[in-house]
Amino acid sequence: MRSAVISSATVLTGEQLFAASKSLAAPLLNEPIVISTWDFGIAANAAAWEILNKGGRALDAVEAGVKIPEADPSNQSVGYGGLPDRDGKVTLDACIMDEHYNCGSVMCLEHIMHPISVARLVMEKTPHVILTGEGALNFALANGFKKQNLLTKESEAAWKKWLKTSQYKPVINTENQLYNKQVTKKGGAHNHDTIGMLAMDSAGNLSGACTTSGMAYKLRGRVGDSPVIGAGLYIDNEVGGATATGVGEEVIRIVGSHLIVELMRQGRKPEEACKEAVERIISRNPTKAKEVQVGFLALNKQGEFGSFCLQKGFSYAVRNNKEEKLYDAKSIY
Ligand code: SD4
Repeated sequence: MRSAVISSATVLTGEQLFAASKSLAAPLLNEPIVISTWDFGIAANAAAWEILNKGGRALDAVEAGVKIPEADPSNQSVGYGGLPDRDGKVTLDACIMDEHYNCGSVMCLEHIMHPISVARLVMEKTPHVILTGEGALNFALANGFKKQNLLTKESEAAWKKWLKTSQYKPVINTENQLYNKQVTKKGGAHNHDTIGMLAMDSAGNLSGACTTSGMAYKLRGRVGDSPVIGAGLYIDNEVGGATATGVGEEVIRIVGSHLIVELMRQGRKPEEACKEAVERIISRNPTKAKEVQVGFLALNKQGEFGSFCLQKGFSYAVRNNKEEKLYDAKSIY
């Protein structure tokens, strides 16, 4: 009997066995999923899902997904309609990373509606990873992007009001407050924000994108974590991906997204890894950690996802074959 099992296994070795094991693993490994930060992640995920659901590539899905909030003037924390810097200029940060460790980034880019697509072009058409400011703008224009005014009347009015006090003080969870204020006419004060998105496609490949107008009323030239590979976003196709939102300076200090991916490589589940990164921020500066928001989001190669943040109020959106849902992240405070 034993030898019969062995001999039938022997017959199945090689390509057949590989094919059989692949098809057995397929339903688990290759279930597409997309997750993204904040309430506006729901609409962004829907655009990404259209691609994933048809068997498309995760890279195409995350680019299409984050273009939704980039072009949405009701979102005052990303792209068009984003709140400006203290000089009244809308400056955008974005990065993208695929399953082959290719990555591209633009920092402090002005006048372009879709910085994520410029970041993708940097990745695909240049020998570089990062382009900044005027160079990034010239590169975009040379590649057919149109120069546009991104400062909406609403964001200009908010900036003029802010000028009266000119006090730079990031507001916790303003991303949802600003968005919901536009959408539901409720909500609160100004500040920052970002969409970070992670996806796995039906081939089991991971990609991610992160795009933002950064912290409102920042110093001219300031760049946050969002376009910094390893800080605002990191993808390792063997392990998983992570992305961040909140006060970028705190994320950069611990290279948050890369840290989370490495913790997952060591066996942590996505939520555990995100929690450990949040705790790292607290251990570095417990006083400051009480006053700012940072939220992390992670997805592993098995399609498991998780999140953790400093302050209550960070939400994230999930879309897969089973659900289209907004979750509240667990928090320390
Ligand atoms: C930044 N991390 O520029 C971005 C802002 C953000 O939620 O994510 N806000 O620092």
